[in-house]
Amino acid sequence: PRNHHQWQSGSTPEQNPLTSQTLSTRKELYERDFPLYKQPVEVGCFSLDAQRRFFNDGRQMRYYVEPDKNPNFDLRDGYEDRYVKRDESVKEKLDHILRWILANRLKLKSKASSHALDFDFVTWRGHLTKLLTTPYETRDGWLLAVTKFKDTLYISEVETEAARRDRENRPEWNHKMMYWGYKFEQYMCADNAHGLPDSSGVVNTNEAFCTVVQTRLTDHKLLFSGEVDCRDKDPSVPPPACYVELKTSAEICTPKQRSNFHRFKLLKWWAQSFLPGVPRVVAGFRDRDGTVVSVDTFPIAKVSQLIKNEPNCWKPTVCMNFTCDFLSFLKRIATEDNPSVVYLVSWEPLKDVTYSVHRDSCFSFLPLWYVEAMGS
Ligand code: 0WD
Ligand code: CA
Repeated sequence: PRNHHQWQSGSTPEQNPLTSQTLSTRKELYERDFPLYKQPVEVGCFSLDAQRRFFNDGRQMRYYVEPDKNPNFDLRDGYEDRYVKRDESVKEKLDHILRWILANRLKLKSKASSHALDFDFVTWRGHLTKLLTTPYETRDGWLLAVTKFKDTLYISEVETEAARRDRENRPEWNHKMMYWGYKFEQYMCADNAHGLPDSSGVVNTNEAFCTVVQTRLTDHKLLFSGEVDCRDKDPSVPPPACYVELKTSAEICTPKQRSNFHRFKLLKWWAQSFLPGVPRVVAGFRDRDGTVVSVDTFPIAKVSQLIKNEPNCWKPTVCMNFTCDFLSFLKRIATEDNPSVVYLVSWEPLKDVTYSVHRDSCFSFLPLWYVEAMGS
């Protein structure tokens, strides 16, 4: 059988992956054939404006502008005087996605003879990225709140204590480097297909354009949304194939730096863009003072070739098989269909995935306006 090796680790019933109340994240358990992952289809999009207000349209879409090979972008420019930062202490949970679902209910196929959604899972792309990379993560754990409502499992991240401490104690240099990524976007994007970037403007991280895609991972029907940086100007390329993910990274000067880039950074970049079917990442490589000295394109389909000569490297199949088994695990444990029940699923590096159940607690995240509109 395809997953015979899952049985190697244990002979006790507790370690049977089909009945266990925990889930192992050991990468050796997930080295099997690549699972079916259907080509993601965009079913809609939404925008968040400068005040973080939701709009059921693509008004915040930006257009990719091909840069110079050696551009000299100063990423530090504007940090002190032209930066409006989103308030990260405000937890939005799945609210924007739920708002989009309510606004688009009629065009989303419903299950026959019910008002339920025809999806097993609804979540953010970013949460799925964390799952894909879990078998290789050695530093940061995660906490996911899961609620079953009308036969759909909603997955919403809860900030861990460690992540909150890190956020609240982030040093000044770290704030600056986070700004650099957004400033790079401003140098690379125009507001319309015929325009040019305006690096004299304000960087406002409240603004976002998000795609909503549907796809299937083996027998798991997924609906998720992810923020997209920009699209190709050519209107004949349909989404999500037209989208471009922008990244900045430290300049690569030594073989050791190249190897680390392949083993750690490309894993995150691949996972994030592969999920929604975004075909390329455009990376700005910066020197130590925050000047972009070169720009390179990484086609997501070619990442596996780039990493294949790297010893001890990550494997796409392990990421996808772990995520698939994790979603099966959620279906098995989250059985009570109730909008105020949360299955709190947690993971720390070197440990197994575990969970606890909470009723009407501070972890409940489906808002009343959503539950009522969906008809409880
Ligand atoms: O409530 C939460 N725990 C989260 C909410 C966690 C993550 C995201 N969000 C929401 C926000 O509304 C945001 O607009 O998700 C949106 C982005 O979702 P995503 O695409 O699923 O997230 P991810 O793939 O992790 O990040 C994509 C981009 C990032 O770009 P880079 O190149 O750095 O990966 O979204 C931005 C960031 O620019 N971003 C965020 N923006 C606002 N709030 C957040 C965040 N928490 N995380 C990443
Ligand atoms: Ca980006």
